[in-house]
Amino acid sequence: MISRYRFGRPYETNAVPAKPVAERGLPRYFSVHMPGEELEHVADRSTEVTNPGGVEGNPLDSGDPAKRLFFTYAMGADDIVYGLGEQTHGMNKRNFTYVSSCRDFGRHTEDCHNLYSAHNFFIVYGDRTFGAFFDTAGTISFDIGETDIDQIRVTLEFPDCDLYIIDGQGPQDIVRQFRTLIGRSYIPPKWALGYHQSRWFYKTERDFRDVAERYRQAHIPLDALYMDIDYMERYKSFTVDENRFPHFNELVAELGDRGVHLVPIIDAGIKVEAGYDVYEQGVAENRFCKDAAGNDFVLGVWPGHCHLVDVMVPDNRRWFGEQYRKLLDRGIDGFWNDMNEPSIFYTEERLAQAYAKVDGLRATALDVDTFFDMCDTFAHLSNNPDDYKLFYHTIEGERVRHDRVHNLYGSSLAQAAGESFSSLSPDKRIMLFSRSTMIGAHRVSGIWTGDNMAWWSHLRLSVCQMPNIQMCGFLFCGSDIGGFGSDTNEELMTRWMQFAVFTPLMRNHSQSKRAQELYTFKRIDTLRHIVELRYALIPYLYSELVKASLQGTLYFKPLSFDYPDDRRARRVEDQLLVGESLMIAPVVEENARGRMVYLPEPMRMIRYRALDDYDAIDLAAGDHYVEVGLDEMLLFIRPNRMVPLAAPAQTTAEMDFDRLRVLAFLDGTRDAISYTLYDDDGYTTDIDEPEHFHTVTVSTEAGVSCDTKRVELA
Ligand code: MIG
Repeated sequence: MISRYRFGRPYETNAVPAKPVAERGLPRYFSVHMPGEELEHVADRSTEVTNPGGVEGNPLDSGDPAKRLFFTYAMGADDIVYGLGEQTHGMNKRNFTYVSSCRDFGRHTEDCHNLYSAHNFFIVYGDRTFGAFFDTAGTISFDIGETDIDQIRVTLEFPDCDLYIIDGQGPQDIVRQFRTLIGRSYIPPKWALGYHQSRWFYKTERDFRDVAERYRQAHIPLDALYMDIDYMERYKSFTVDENRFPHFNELVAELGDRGVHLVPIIDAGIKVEAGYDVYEQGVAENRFCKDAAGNDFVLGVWPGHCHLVDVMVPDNRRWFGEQYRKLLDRGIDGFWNDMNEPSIFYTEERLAQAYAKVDGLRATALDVDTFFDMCDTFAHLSNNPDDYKLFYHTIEGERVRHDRVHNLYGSSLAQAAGESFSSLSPDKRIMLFSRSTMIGAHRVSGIWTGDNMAWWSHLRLSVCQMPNIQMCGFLFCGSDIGGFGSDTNEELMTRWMQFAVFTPLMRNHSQSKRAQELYTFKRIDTLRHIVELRYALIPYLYSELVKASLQGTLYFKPLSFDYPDDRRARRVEDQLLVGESLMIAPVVEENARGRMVYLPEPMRMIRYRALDDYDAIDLAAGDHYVEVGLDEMLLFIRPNRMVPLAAPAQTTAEMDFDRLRVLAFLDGTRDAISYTLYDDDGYTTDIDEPEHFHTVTVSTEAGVSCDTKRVELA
C-alpha cells in the first residue's frame, strides 16, 4: 500500500508519472515537525533560506533550522536502512547523514555527505518495515542515526515535498511497489552489457583504432570505446573536432562493423562563442538560464564561459534533445552525460570576490587566518553551492531560483535525451547513462558513480552502492573499473574486474597517468578470462536485467532480501545476490588470497579460472574460508537454480545466443527445475513481446531442454 502526503507546493519532478490522490492528515511512522506558523511558511516560496554550505560538510548544517520542515522516526536498535542510491558508506545506511544536493565531487571519502545524484528513497527494515520516498527537487538531508543513534531525521531545506510511505510484505515487495509507482526502468541495448574501455586520454582517430586493435590482438572481447571531451571542437557539446577526426563517420562505421560502438560524452555547459550554432540558437530563442538581471547566466566550465539550457521549460528540453541528432546521424548509438549537476568551475561573481580578496591581502604579511582564508577562497570557487543561487529558471511562467530545483538538472537533461531518442530512433535502443540523476531519470537512463579513485575502499563502496542504486530504479549501473583517479595497479584492477563481471555497466575508465587498458597489464590471460566469463554470462545477466525492469524486481540484492529470517545474512555487506540464481562474494581486500563466505543455504561454488578450467564444489550452509587466488573468482549457484551461458566472442554482435550451455545445481530435493530466460535481438524496442520469454527446464531424467534454443548442460 502506498500513501502520498503533500507538504507545501513542491515543483513537479516527474519522478512519479501517475500520482495517487494525496491523503489528508499526517503520515504513518514519522513525526512531522513543522516550523512556527508552518502552514503559511510552507506555502511561501519567496522565503530565502541561507545555505552557506561551502565545499565541505553537510550543506544543511548551518542556515536557519527554525524555518525547516523535518521528519523523525525512532528506529529499533537492529533496524537496517537501505536505499539512498549512490551515497557513500555501507549498504546499511545507518550512522551517517546523507544529503541530496547534487555535486561534482571526486576523491570522496567517508566524510562525504553529497555526491552527484539525489536518490531520496529508503527502506527501514526491522521492527517495522516500510519504504519512504521524499519527492522534492530541493536539498534534503537524511540523518540516519548520526546525531541520535536511534533516530532518522529527514530535513528539507525548502518545505515542499510529496512524501510517499510504502507498506508491504518485506523489502522486496516494497521495492516492487515503489518501482511500479516510479515506472519501468531503462533497458539498454544488449551490446551495453559487453565490456567497455574508456580513458580521458584518447584524442585522435588513430588513438581509437589503436585501442580497438590492441584489444583484438590480445583477444579480449570489447563492445565499446568512449570518447571523452577531447573529441569535441574546443569542448563544444555536439561538435566533433574535424582536425583530429577528419573521417569521423568512417571511424564510427569502421569500428561499428567490427562490433565496437563509439560512445561520446555530452557536457551540460554550452560554450559562449559566436558561430557555434547551439549557442547562437539558444540565445536567439531564449533557451538559457538567466541571472538576477535577466541576462543569460554565465558560468565557467571546460570551454571557459558557458550558458546552461533552462531545462525546466519543456520546449527547451525538446530543443536540447534534438541536438543529439547531430551525432545519431553520424552513426553514434550511445552517450554519457557529464557535468550535469550542473558542475561549475567558477562564476565571475565569485572570481571577482576572490581577486579582490587577494588584492586586499597583497601588501599584508599573511598570518594563519589570512593565509588559509586566502587559500579557501580559491578552493571554494568550484561547485560552490552559493552559485546555485545566482541563476533562474522559468517554471510555468514563474521565475524560480535554481537552488529550489537544483537536483533536477541532470535528470532533466537525461530526460531531454531519452525523449528525443524515442522520436529520433524509435526502433533502436540508444545507450545512455548520466552522472547526475534524480529518481525519474531511471526511466530513460542508467548511471555511473562518477569519479572514484583507484582505492580498495572504492571497490568496496561500489559493492555497497549497486543494490542501493537499483532500489532507486537505476538498474543499468556501474563504477569506473580500476578507479578513475590515481594510478591503479594490476591486483586492484584484477579484483575490480572480477566484481564488475556482474555490474550491468562494465566500463574501465580513468584519468590516471598509468594506462589501464587490460592489455597493458602483465597477466593478460587472467584478465581475458574474466572478460570471457562476463560474455559467457550475458544471456543470464541480460535476462535478469530485463526481467528486473519489467517486474520491478532487483538484479542486485542484499542477502537479507531473500533470507529474511537469517540474522547473519542480514549483516553481510560484501556478498550480493545477482538475479535469481547467483550469489557472489568478491575479494575486495588487498593481498587477500582467500576470504570468509557466509552461505545462508547450501550452494554450489564455482571457483573459476577460465571457462574450461574451474572447480565446482558443493558447500553446506554456514561459514567457509575459501581460497581465491588472484587468477580465480567465485560464483555460487543457489539450490535448484540455473545459469544459462553462451560461448563468448570478441563482441556481443558475434555471439550466438541461440546455443546455450546451462550450469545448474539440483540439490536432490526436486526432479526438475525451470528458468525463464528473456532474450531478444537486443536492440529493437519491442521489449514486451511474449516470444522473448523462453523456458529452460533441467530434470534429473531428461536433462536440459528449451522451447526454441539449443541447450546442453555445462
Ligand atoms: O572534471 O570529461 O566524471 O568521467 O572523464 C572532469 C572529463 C570532467 C568528469 C567525469 C569523468 C570524465 C571527466 N569529467
